[in-house]
Amino acid sequence: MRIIRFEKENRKLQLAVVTKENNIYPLFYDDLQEIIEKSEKQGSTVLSLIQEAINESKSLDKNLDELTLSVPISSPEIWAAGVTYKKSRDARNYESTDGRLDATTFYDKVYDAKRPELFLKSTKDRTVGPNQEVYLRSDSKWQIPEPELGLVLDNSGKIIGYTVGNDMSCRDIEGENPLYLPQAKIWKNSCSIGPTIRLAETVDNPYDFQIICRIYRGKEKVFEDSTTVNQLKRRLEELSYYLSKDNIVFNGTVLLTGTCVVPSNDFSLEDKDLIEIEIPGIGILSNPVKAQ
Ligand code: DO4
Ligand code: MG
Repeated sequence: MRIIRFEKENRKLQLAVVTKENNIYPLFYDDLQEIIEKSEKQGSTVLSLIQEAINESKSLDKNLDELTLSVPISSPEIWAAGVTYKKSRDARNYESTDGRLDATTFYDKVYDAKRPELFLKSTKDRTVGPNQEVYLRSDSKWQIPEPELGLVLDNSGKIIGYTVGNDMSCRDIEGENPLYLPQAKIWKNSCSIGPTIRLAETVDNPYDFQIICRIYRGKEKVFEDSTTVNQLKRRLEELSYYLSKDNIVFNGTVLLTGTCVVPSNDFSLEDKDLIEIEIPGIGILSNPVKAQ
């Protein structure tokens, strides 16, 4: 079961659930956070509340591709984990040593350490949803999408759902100095999530999720690669545990879990490219790229 938000004729957003059979039921809740809060108060599960709400709803006479989908959740904060896959560790070593392929740096240390790397990636106003533009930074010449599995958390750090995320990154700024990380990661429209949130209670094994990334330039596909979450060095709960420790976590916080798909070292995104990130079972997050 997947949660979406779509634009109604009056341009207001409608929360809805997409069933396994692809039937779409509008829900009377405003957003997923409201359902999470109610489930906490009542001691019931999010899935049971949604099932109850479906019984009071009527399915739409439309397919998912006929709807204008919006970002599925307005997360107050989006956090991200880094260097959680070998491929990311090697890419970070490369960019921080002027392109040495065999370099060892502090990134090896964080890959092996007990404590994961976690950083604040985005806020609600900097985050876009399906089909909206992601922006390039005007002072970077080496920019890539980072296709990542996103965890949707409640305020105790429990995983409520899974979404697709794009942690847009500037490899030159990140490689120049690790203290520049916030600038390499955070700017206007530098984060995208969606198109749906798959409820965790309906997923057997999240480590089986496949992540596929395709980049188009005009009609040409200039990049495609894929991975599976079972390549992740850490457990997903380990990441949410460290994020929640002695912290405030808002209901609906998204935690991106790191990238394992990295375009070749000579690749940089360009104005008008189209990025597609697909996680089968969740959906395809598609975003055009725009230079600022
Ligand atoms: O250490 C920098 C961030 C790395 C990152 O975003 C990732 O591994 O996905
Ligand atoms: Mg990342």
